[in-house]
Amino acid sequence: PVDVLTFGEALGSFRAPARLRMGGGINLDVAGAELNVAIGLARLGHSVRWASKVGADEIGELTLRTLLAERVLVDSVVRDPAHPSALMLVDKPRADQARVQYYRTDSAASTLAESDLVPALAAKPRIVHATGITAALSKSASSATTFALRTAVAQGAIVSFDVNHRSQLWSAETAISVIGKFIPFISVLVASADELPLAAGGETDEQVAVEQLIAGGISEVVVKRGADGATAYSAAGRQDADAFRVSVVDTIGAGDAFTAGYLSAMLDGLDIEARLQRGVAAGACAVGSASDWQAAPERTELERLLTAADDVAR
Ligand code: ADP
Ligand code: KDG
Repeated sequence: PVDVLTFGEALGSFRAPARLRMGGGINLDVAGAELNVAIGLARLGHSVRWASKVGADEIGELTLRTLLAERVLVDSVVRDPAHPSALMLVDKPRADQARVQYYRTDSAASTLAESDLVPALAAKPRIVHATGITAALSKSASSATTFALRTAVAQGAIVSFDVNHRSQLWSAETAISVIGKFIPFISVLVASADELPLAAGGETDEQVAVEQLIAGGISEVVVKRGADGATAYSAAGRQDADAFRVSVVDTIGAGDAFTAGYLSAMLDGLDIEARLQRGVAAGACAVGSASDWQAAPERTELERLLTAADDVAR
């Protein structure tokens, strides 16, 4: 049995070092929040399956090749000859500002439907991880998400869900209403502090939102706070973890690395404090690289960071 199933859209990511309009060199990578989590977990030694649809095109092949190299199971991914893989452009108007432009309308993954997730769910994953991005792609991807969460709960799996709000894909109002319907299925809810209201009917007071979510059946509400670390609320109350002090190259993907670390410690049977620790450690690794996932730590690297070994490996 596989430890984790996640599903969502992969994007070919084209990254320019400054303003894109200046032309010049572009770096090609693959991205996608769920794919980032899948790689993060695989690097830490867990068995992970990523389910999706990709275009029957070069970006689709790059996605599959990357995931195979990272030991993520892709046996249920469908190649769609009728719809392209999604793309995104990332550029940097300022050194510390990233700007994202999507080309994902009518993409292969936007046609994801319930039936595409049936084989992957049949393998009975211990954890099913989804994000708000998939629900925002299209009506069918949204129903596929509902189906996956409902099936996961019926099979006794733990559902983890990251709000991951993308305002270019849907409005806050729609996100609130759709995510509200997912809440009864979710055990571990992950959100940035500014996204938490979207999971709590628009409630902006963190304490009130958390009480509401826990009363709604969620066992762990995990709040990501960037350089300020992260917090987990549960029956045990509030626990905080500081972020590591590291140099930042790019923060995109840090949240996914954090989630992979958190879920990894959960799979290992560790307590909430250790889950947070592994999350902030993996997040710290991710911000050191421009890629969303390339700096995701392996176990030995994670232990090195957690035990504060010296900066030079000799
Ligand atoms: P998201 O990318 O989803 O917005 P965050 O920016 O909160 O998520 O990042 C997730 C985690 O990654 C944080 O909780 C923190 O542990 C780590 N992280 C993010 N930014 C930094 C930073 N500047 N320095 C150190 N760790 C960071
Ligand atoms: O969390 C990182 C993602 O934002 C990135 O990989 C691309 O999936 C993506 C999105 O929708 O922004």
